[in-house]
Amino acid sequence: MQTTMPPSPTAALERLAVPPVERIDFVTVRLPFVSPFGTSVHVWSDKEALLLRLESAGIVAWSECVSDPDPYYSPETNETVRHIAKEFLLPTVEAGITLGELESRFRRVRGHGMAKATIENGLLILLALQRGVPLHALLDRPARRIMSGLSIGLKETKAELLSAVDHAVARRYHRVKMKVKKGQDVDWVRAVRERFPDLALMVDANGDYTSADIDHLKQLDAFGLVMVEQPLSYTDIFEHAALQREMKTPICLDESIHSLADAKAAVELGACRVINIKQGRVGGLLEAIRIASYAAANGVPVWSGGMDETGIGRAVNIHLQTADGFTLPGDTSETSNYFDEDIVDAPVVLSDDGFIEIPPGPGLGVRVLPDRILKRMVRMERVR
Ligand code: OSB
Ligand code: MG
Repeated sequence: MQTTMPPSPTAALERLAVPPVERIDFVTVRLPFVSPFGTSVHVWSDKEALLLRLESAGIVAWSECVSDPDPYYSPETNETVRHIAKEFLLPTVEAGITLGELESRFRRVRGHGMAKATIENGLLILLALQRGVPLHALLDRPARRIMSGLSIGLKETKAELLSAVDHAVARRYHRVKMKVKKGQDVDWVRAVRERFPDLALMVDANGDYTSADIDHLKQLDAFGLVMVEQPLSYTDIFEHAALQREMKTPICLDESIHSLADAKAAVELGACRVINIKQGRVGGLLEAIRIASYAAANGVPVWSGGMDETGIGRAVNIHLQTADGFTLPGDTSETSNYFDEDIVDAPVVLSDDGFIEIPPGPGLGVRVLPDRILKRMVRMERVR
């Protein structure tokens, strides 16, 4: 399929000047999850988040990296991010150059999108704070309420799964995603579907299947799922195209998409009909906006994924969803789904009709709580 490339939606953002940054620190925090989060690859029982703290003329901006301490979702880890950021990316951050110039300096470093995103997002948050405007306004987008979605991890029993879905329905989430893996899929989806015939339901396999499983995966077509996320390998685009030709249910790609170029390849090959955009996975807010705009111009809806972030990363995802193209509910759920006690105020809560308000105020609109950071901190390192 031939697709069209819309005029650059980030041209004005690329002309913004990098502000002077006097002090740069990495702070690692560890927050226990309210319950372990299981995927086909790994079970996480806490969130170890790498935070970047930027200070400029008394203004402090916090940015959260989406990586984990392990390489089970992505090849990047908190350690590789610190290494690449310290040695290769942060030294190129120079006051007065444009964000566009910074992006081209970053392009010399192959991959490491999560490290790049942490820095680029931090600078955008700092710029928004300096101007006294919310991040979405810096991105030139009006405030709007954001749709919600819950991602339910793999459970030990169907009863546990059903009770998690009960909770999601009671809270009025706009759609529910359940993790699946080989051997824990069709029967589990059927159980949920029988109880909730009209629920906007989807599955995420985190790459657990191969093209030998096409006939098996086709059974999922019986359940009216809104999409099936990343059924095949985390690196694959080509075989997803063959699967999409065989399946009625739209395929959504997550792990396979790291750039606008990947998105274009996937859409032109017919490898997916939906894209999960995680700003951290694609190298930051600017590339996320480019992908969303390209997808919208070609009839491919996108949504914001999540990485079980603390309130800092979740706020970034909320602001991002004001951009064009984010027409589907994302993996943006209430703080209480992840943590008893977050490191920011105010927690994310759903309105009676399942929407999420953009936190008001400059920057992210959330207040990073110093005492909570100290309580959860496992490491701190001054870089500049
Ligand atoms: O595949 O989308 C995924 C969490 C960690 C790693 C990968 C994924 C997820 C989620 C949870 O599905 C999304 C969230 O609630 O933040
Ligand atoms: Mg996913």
